[in-house]
Amino acid sequence: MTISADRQTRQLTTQEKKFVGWHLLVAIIALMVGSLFGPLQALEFSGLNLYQYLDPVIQSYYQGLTLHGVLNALVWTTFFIVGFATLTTIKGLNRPLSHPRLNWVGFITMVVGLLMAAVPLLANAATVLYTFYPPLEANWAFYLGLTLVVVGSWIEGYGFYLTLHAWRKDNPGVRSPFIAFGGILNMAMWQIATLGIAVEILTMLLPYSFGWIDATDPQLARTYFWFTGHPLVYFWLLPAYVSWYGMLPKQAGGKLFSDSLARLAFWIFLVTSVPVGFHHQYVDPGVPVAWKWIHAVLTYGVAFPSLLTAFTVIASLEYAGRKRGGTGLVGWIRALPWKDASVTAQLLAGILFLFGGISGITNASYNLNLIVHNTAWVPGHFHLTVATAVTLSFMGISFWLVPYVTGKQLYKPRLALIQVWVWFVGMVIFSNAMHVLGLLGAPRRTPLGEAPYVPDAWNGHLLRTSIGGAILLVSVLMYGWVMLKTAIGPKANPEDVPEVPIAESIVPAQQTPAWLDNFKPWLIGTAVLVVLAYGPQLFIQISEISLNAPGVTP
Ligand code: HAS
Ligand code: CU
Repeated sequence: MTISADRQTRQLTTQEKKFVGWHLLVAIIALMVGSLFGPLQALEFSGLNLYQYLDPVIQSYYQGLTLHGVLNALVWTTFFIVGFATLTTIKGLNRPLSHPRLNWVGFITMVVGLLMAAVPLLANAATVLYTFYPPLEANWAFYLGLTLVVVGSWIEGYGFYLTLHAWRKDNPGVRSPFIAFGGILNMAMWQIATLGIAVEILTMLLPYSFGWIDATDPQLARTYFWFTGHPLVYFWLLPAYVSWYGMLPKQAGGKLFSDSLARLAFWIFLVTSVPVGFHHQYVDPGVPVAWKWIHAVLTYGVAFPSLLTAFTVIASLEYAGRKRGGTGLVGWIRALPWKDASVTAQLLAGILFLFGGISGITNASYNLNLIVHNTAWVPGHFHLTVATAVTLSFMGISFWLVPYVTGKQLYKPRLALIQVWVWFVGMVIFSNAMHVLGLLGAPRRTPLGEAPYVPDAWNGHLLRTSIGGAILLVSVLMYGWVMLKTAIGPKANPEDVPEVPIAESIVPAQQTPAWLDNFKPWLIGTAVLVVLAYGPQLFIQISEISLNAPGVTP
């Protein structure tokens, strides 16, 4: 009891708020710039090619698509996540970072990396899409820049571990507060996951972009990439889950249904996020079918904690809705605080994630994947997941977080509320059209407006994609406006500034079994499973490495 009461007492210092705020600033700028390119693709689909007017600043559809993917999927997410994890660590553990300078070093490393990668991206010298598959070849500064962003995030992660360690020493036997636990676990998962691209970049892509080796091995590079690329999606998702489990119930006027179930879901993510990367490589000829099957089975394993999440988060929301006077089968849903933009953003994010989950589980099936792989279905899927479950949740979080770190009030909360509904409507149209196009065979990553083979049956859906994309642009501009006006608005009275919402568990967290709050066995289990699921294939692919694909500069 006293733990949660105390937790509310320590506010972040001005320095700490600024530090978190810098992360958010970079994140939101990246989202704004990156989002400008989304509708360019979507409009191109119905024959409106705006790229021709951007030449020579942006030279091609593919340069725009690369900027869109890198800025939105990699930069917006990573900076927001590290900033948010800084807040949940400090606020959750109710103490300052143990080595704040270390975290600053990490942050500056991330920014330097971002600037370094931005130069070739803007100069059309890294038009390799966000997956940078060789033999596409980018300028070395792109690879080095990305590496620095990742290394910077690792350094910030070390700062979190040291802080948790210090907290544990002072609080023996106490369960770690959930929001801190979730953010730190995500960092641990990320550090294991990113070993794949670290090896890919350091042993293959950098040497080849420096000209030290002439050619590369695309098969091995893809295996390294997806070692990281799959868990990357859970690195994006888990901070949204931290909020859904650990904050949203409080915002909705209730409690977390079960601290134990919440932690169990997070541990399953730690163990199963990495060893599933071959589900992105079902069509790769160099991976034997048996290994694809093993990763397919494990993919169903990694979907399970999201099913647990749907149960626990909806149960927490039902508890809140009934406490607010909601009755009957659906009356509790109406009773939720739908006027609160932060809550609504996260509810809508969750609703669309139900559909994103369905398309994910479809992707995971080997034989269905053969139908949807490399079609517009896949971006349909990930706009429901990373671009909605995650992005719309982060927007919702920022509606209290940006006021909290700036000491301002949210600018026009009603506008914010409209903005999240506009996102929802735009995304329903966009993602549905993309899924259908995929089933009809439309390829992804293709300027379909120029394709000579487009059958009439696609036209209506291509148009819907454009309309959805245009609506999403309106929403993201509204979001940027609300954030800007909030940040530059006048200082608010301290009592008008939102508090960090921290949900208590119905069964007190202290009753959660100790094995659900102990990293060691889970980290060992993770290492064992990753070695079993990847070791033999990595051994074979590395020992049979054939550097025979010369680089192609797009
Ligand atoms: Fe995925 C491709 C399989 C989840 C992102 N995925 C991608 C790509 C991205 C991506 C970016 O197996 C493209 C990569 C590329 O460029 O090639 N994905 C899955 C599976 C899941 C899944 C099984 N994906 C995600 C998430 C992402 C993401 C999360 C980002 C954040 N995905 C695949 C596969 C491919 C793939 C294949 C390769 C496709 C190919 O061929 O290239 C699962 O984790 C999904 C489980 C989710 C659920 C939903 C649970 C629902 C919840 C909502 C509760 C509701 C609430 C609201 C709280 C089972 C938790 C209540 C509201 C009230 C009002 C009451
Ligand atoms: Cu995946």
